Amino acid sequence: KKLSIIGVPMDLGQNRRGVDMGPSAIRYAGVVERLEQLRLNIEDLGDIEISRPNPNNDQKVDNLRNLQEIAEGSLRLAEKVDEVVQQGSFPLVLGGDHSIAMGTFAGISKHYENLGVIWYDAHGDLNTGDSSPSGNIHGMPLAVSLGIGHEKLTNILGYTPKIKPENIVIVGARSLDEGEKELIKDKGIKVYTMHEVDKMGMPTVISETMDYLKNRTDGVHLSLDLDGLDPHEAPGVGTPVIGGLSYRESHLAMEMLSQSQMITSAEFVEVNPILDEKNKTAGMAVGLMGSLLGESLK
Ligand code: DIR
Ligand code: MN
Ligand code: MN
Ligand code: MN
Repeated sequence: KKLSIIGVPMDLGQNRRGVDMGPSAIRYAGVVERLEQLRLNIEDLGDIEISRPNPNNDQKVDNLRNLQEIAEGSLRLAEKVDEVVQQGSFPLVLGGDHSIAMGTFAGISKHYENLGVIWYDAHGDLNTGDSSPSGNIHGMPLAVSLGIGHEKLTNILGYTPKIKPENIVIVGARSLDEGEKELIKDKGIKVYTMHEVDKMGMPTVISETMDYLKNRTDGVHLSLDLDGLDPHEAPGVGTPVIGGLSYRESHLAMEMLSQSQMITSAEFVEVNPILDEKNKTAGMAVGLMGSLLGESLK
């Protein structure tokens, strides 16, 4: 099986510098070497080019910070991902902030009738320019993929929407803005907040998620924001929220998803080595990728 790694040094979707070094940090933590153990045919396609905003411009359009640069970078990512999927290779995208999910979705979803997504995150990323408290586009990619948001973002690769609300499962949520809660209700999006994870346990959450997605989707993308994990364990993220998922339950979730053979693409985002401790968050990302892609002790 072939797997293609694509780095996206994007930090324009939020306020903390350093997340653009995420792909380097994850490579430094040994992602290629780790996955090569799994008898996968790995190619590292390097990084997508991300332009810097003009410092003399006020870049906020409709409460969307760095809209133009993010739209351009997303298109370049989408074209690369599209190519990879066309070749029958598994795209593994390394962020970069979560705004890159818009480009990843655009490249993948055209190859599926009913792409599913598991959104593993402390946040819903369901804001629009109107509902966003921050104007940060990394808080918007899931809404954009539903076709809700600025046309420059919803229309990447010339089609919209990328995903249907009933094909989404959010896992690990514990910080949702008012507009996001409304959208979740309106669209009937399936969400396992930390409350459900704590009550039911991760095995049940993942089994239910797989059952839910199995019959309605023809591919499932895993979009894993490292801030879904608890910041005591994974401190290298820009918007930490206490009370998160442990490495152990995340590891188990990845193993269960691996065994299901349902996952057809993945991205790991928001690793910020400047905020990290000895690159441990990138190390965790690599551990989770290993499990997702088939590591096992038996
Ligand atoms: C917040 C934070 N909901 C926002 N979002 C983050 O700015 O829209 N997403 N950090 O991962
Ligand atoms: Mn996110
Ligand atoms: Mn998040
Ligand atoms: Mn593992």
